[in-house]
Amino acid sequence: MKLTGVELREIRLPLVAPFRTSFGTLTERSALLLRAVGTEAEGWGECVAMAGPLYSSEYVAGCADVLRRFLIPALAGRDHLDAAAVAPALAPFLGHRMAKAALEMAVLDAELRTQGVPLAGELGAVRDRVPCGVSVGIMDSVPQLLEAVAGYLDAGYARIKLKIEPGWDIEPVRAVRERFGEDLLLQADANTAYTLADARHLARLDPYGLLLIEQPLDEEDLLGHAALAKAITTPVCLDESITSARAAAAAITLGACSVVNIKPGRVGGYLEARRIHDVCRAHGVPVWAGGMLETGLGRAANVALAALPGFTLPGDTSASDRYYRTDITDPFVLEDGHLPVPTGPGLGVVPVPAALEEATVSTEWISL
Ligand code: OSB
Ligand code: MG
Repeated sequence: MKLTGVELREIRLPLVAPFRTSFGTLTERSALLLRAVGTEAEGWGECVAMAGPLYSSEYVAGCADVLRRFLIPALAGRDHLDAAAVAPALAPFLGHRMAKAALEMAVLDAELRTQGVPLAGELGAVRDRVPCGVSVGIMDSVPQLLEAVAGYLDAGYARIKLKIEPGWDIEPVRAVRERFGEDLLLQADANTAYTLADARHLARLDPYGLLLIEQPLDEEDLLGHAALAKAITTPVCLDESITSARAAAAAITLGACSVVNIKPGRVGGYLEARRIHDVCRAHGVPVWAGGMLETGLGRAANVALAALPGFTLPGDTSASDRYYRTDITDPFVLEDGHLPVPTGPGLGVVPVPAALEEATVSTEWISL
């Protein structure tokens, strides 16, 4: 395939409810979408960076800048571009994994649509539906949290993840465990809100039988996570720290984690995400699909990835209505706690034109 250009589109979608984490409160999702136009087909990419550099150093406007200035032009002048060639072509530019992932995703979608191959099949999926968890934000009170969790369980979610931070950790976990019982699959995500000095405090979560605690310490603190993992019985899972397959191998070897959250955007794309899956599987480390409040485009791809054999825990691949009243694609609807893996070529979904227009803030065409 030859690429003729890429459209960058900034969108904004209101969230159905504010989503509070240890790094801030979100009331809408700003995101960057890419449409890669090739000679045979076009493909969609979704950049998972958020409006501000709070979860990671990348942010929407910064991604748009590096894409237009460096990454998209680096794909010019190739008569035969395939998705596997994208990461090597972008490798001279350091960092910016979320921007790179979005560009690779768009090229991969275009390529697979040309070939008539679904992304799930290309990645090596072994399931046609995936069990889904839900990430529950920090709330103003425990009763409010219990009501929210009850609603998600009624909807059929197979696993609950509680966002935690200092001052909102032991109490909410204890309350949810006591109210919903020991069979509930329950985990917590700190988004780096603690330090190793909090080890004894975090050990107070041990009695509640959590599946895992996600990213308690700083992104760069692998040794701290290894020390923490020895001080608590709750399994340590890494999110922010896992930026590549190499980082995953190092974290596992150091004993910094025994579970891995895989987010393709954070690691530079779906192809690197599959390599992380492979590394973890070879080490017997379970993985699950993280989420970044994606639209239906990113959700379609995440669900495809979550259908690989090493994804043995439910992911943050929630239904569209957990996030948005109107998604830009046909909504993903929970069925018996699962989402169906798309079966059409590429992502298997496309934006609904009117919904896409409604969400669009700006567009820009970059010709190659
Ligand atoms: O840490 O997993 C995270 C959302 C935005 C940024 C980071 C995270 C999250 C979530 C929600 O926990 C995941 C989702 O439902 O998409
Ligand atoms: Mg996380």
